[in-house]
Amino acid sequence: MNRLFNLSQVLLFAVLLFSCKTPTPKDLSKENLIPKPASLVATGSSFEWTEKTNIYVSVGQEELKAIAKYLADFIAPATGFNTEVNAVKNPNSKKGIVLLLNRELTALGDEGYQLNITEKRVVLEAYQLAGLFRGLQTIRQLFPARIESKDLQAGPWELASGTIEDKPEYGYRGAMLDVVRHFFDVADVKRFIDLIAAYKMNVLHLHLTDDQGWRIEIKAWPNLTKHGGSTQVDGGKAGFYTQAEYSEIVKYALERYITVIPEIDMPGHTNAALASYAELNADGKARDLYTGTDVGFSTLDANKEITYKFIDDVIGELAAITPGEYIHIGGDESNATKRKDYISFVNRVQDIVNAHGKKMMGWADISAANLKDNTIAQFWHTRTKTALDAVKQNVKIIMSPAKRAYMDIQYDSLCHLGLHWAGYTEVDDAYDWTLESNVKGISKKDIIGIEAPLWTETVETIDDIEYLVFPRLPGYAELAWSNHPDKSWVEYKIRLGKQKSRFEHMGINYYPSALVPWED
Ligand code: TNX
Repeated sequence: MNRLFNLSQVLLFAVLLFSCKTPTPKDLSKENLIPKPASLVATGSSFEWTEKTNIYVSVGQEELKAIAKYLADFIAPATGFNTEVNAVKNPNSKKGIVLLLNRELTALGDEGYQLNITEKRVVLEAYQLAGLFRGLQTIRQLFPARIESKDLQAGPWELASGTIEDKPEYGYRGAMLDVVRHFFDVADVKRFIDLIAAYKMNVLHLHLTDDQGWRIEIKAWPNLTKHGGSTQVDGGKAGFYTQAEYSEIVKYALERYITVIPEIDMPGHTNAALASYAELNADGKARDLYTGTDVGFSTLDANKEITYKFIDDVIGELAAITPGEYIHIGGDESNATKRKDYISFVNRVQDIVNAHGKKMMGWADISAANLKDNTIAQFWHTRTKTALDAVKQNVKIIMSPAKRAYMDIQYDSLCHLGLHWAGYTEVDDAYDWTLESNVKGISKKDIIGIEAPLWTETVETIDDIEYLVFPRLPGYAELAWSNHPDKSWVEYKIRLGKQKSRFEHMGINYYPSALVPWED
């Protein structure tokens, strides 16, 4: 019996069918992007990413290969695709994904990008590498949510067509993790970095020292970590990062275009150091290790020379493993330090930080001292005078108002994690404010951005971290990235609700706030 078609005819037919497949109409303007892009035009069609899709960069722009590889690796688990990255002479003539650095696009700044999606190709262009990386996060959110899964998922993998031009309103968009009150290992910190990177944040502030522990190896003062790093809140076994581990965190962050800002909190919040070295105490007696959660009882001695030798060593070693411009010196809640001592102390520490080639950042309490105009003050509590005094000295402000931006503040009175000294911060309170109108007398020109801190007195695991951080963090990212005039909670909560299956595929333990219309 004759077969109607032989095998090669069947295959040819299948190939033709595949290549002639009409793209699914898709509306880019209906996609749920957080942060919302500056401008977007939908063209009603789509690009399908298949196992044949390659990523192209230009010959001569091989440095883009790492970013291309990040994208290829990101989509691999869910799609099963082994996407190739190729450098070619004329990538714009290729079908597929094209990444380009375009030195003419200066108006996009360091982090802006342009995305043009047609049926044939996805072209992502930026002025700088960081812009390409931020643009990838947009592509990521244009995929179906199951792209986030670590397990193989069914396609198709379509991206709505159109153009997006986008750049951040504020250059500083950060989150802080307190690794002192409870210690988190390198893997947890990397997970935290991945989560903030997904929403285009660019700073990770690590709170490395406090009364309850010292978490960064200082070779000249080894007892800081040996003794001072040995415990945490409630006395659990804690730990610290060796300088090599710390550098691994910094590198992992940099690969995501995130700067790590290390904080050594002083002169208060220093009990762990005071317990590790007797000579740092005014009375020459070492303190006991502390595992409680009170604040404001410890201080370095501002009048002893050894204090400044100690700080010079610590800042020197830290500066050597800090590629970023800033070192944070804390300066908050130094209730056990006399005001005149506090002022001379901060002035001297500022000089030490500068002498090691870094700029100083501190909680806005530092505005009591004589600040240089390249110092940055982080506003956190309701005493607005601290921020106003900083601005008077031409110092720029980072907005971290506890009532709005503290991720350790409980959502409501039933929340099983977190604190409520600043009230409760439901997801709408966290979003429904602006950086510019938060402190009377401080306007946009004085503000460089936002930071959302997570203090960890009550936070013990990465699941706990995620529960307090999500879903508030995407809102903070949007507050500083987006500047659309119609910004409102009513509009935002719909987009947030649609992140539900994305959070779930990302394995995020989020708080399912009743205020958000969650949608599968
Ligand atoms: C205040 S914010 C602190 C921290 C606490 C936090 C708890 C700031 C600069 N100091 O020491 O952990 O409140 O929310």
